[in-house]
Amino acid sequence: MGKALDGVRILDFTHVQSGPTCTQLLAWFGADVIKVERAGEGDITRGQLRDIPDVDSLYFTMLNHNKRSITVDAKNPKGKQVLEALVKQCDVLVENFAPGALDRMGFTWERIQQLNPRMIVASVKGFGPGPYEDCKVYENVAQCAGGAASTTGFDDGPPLVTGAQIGDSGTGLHLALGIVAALYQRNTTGRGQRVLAAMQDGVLNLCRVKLRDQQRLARTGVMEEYPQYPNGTFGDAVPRAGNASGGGQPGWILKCKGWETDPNAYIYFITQAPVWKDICKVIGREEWLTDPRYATPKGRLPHLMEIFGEIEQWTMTKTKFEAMDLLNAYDIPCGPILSMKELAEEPSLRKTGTVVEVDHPKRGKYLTVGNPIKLSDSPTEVLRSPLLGEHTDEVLKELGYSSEAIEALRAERVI
Ligand code: CAO
Repeated sequence: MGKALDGVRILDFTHVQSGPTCTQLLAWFGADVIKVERAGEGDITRGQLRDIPDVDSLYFTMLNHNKRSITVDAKNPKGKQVLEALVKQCDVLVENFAPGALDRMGFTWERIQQLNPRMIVASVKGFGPGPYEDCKVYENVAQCAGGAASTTGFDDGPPLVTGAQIGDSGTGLHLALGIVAALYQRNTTGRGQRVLAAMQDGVLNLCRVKLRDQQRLARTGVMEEYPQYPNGTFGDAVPRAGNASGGGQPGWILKCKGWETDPNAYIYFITQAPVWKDICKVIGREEWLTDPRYATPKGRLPHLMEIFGEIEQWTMTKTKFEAMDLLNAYDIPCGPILSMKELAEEPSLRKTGTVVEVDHPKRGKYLTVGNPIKLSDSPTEVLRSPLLGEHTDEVLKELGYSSEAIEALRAERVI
């Protein structure tokens, strides 16, 4: 069966996590992704967080599946010739260098347009135009500058970053959507365009509901769904909400059986209004149904912590999986806190291809997260990441270089 992006060629100048997340997705949808790296070193993540000496790290392998790797010195005039030939043949150039680095290589937007007016140039940067546009940015900087850290954690603690890589992988996802949209628009305009996904913007987009709350707070001075209500105080900015959903359906993380020794023996419990009757029944507090302090969603808001405390007395008598089964029988929304170990071992995720075992010639078998986006007519087959420069000769031959010319470039350390 064909793939959604069959025939699309990507010149991939990405490194570390944000850009590679984007080009890996495009590769999974069928694009031919040619990753350009520096000879000898390659993407810095190949050598970072290594668990096996001299073998590409999991950091690299898990972000670069289904790509081809070529090594080219982009600052050497002959290397530039190779890259110019690729610019002419590819549809999209993706990069996440520090601001200005692509220009310094000689690949300005103007130059790229001269070479190929249909070329889409897609970039991840830390910030969009403004005071910080020249800054280098990593994941946690974006989480802090995009509003996530100020709204994560508990009221009496410092700002917190989250384990979900919303700055890097989140922005890579945003960029991939921008690229696909630009490819679609090119069908009618015949022209390429620039696509920019700034990490601060991407994180803020994912924190959209917190900007909603900022405006609610400014208008009313209080947010009844937040744990600060009714006994705490609100300042002039959205506070950290602990484990509250902050949305229309109050929720909290509750202990389950075994919590004393298992750090993940917890469940997220949502007191969704339509199933309130069932919640009272399941936990054995049917008297709440007629008590005006508990009977209505509005009435419950000032007592949420007390209510969750009571529900926790019930969840502590069940494992998180027992609680999940019992609650789901009544459509009560809840979710076990699953560890990475549990997710790695979960058979249903293996079955859907969300967790995949991949074989690598140097490291052997390892687990990765497959394509989380499933297209019924474009199935994803996860292929191992390329070794450094594994496809240099192959790609140069496709560009018309002879074996002798390739050897000469190698002797001059251009590739
Ligand atoms: N041949 C020759 N030179 C190459 C090359 C190649 N094939 N590939 C890269 N280089 C050069 C670049 O041209 C650049 O040189 P100059 O600084 O002289 O112009 C140099 O390598 C370093 O690039 P860099 O500044 O992007 O890399 P860094 O490690 O110093 O910074 C990072 C890394 C991530 C902080 C920076 O790239 C950045 O801010 N990127 C944008 C935001 C981003 O994506 N952050 C997410 C990072 S985690 O996913």
